[in-house]
Amino acid sequence: MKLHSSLGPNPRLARMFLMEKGLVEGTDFERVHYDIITGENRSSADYTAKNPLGTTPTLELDDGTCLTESWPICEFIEEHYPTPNLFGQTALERAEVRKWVRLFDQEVVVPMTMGFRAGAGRAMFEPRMAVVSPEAGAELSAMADAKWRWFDAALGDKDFFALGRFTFADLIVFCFANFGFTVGWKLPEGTDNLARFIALHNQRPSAAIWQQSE
Ligand SMILES: N[C@@H](CCC(=O)N[C@@H](CS)C(=O)NCC(=O)O)C(=O)O
Repeated sequence: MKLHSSLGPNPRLARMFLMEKGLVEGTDFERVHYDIITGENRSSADYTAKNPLGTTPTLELDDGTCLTESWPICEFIEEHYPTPNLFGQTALERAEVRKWVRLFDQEVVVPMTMGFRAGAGRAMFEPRMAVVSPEAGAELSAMADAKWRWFDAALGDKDFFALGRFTFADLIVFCFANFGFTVGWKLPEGTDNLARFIALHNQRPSAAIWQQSE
């Protein structure tokens, strides 16, 4: 299988997930890189045939089937490579993990990315998609930061958001914090629990991809 990938939190979420499953790049999957700064992901007809939105990641299976959207891609990988378990063993556990993922996706990922696209990322994103005004972007960034604080309080002194062990819920939080760091964002004041959480999970071998340039 091939992971069509680039800079950014979503492809890196999928890459880290594959690595957490023990799948090795170059052996178990091939990574195809796109330069999203120049917009190669959107100008390549070959790529938009695989993913009509032109976003990354896309997981291409050996029979040519293409899967898009990072969370469903990771759930697909989980079903095919169940060990180690990263989404929960039972229906109840999966509901718990997905609750955190859904909350984070809606309450942090959406305002954070929309705020970034309208602010620091404006020059890159304005020509390729609708972006809100700079003022609205600043409000969205502030809303996202307020929710980062909410997640900090919810984490408390724990090392994991769900199930008392590392899951996809931790991975998505970790990836979007690291994405923020790469674009000059800082953890909001009063999020020491998250700072500790990120330092802890930075020690995971899969986290090394955040130190790599692409
Ligand atoms: N909802 C999608 C978001 C995908 C997305 O926005 N990917 C970014 C990289 S993190 C991208 O392709 N950016 C470049 C572009 O939109 O042209 C997912 O979960 O995979």
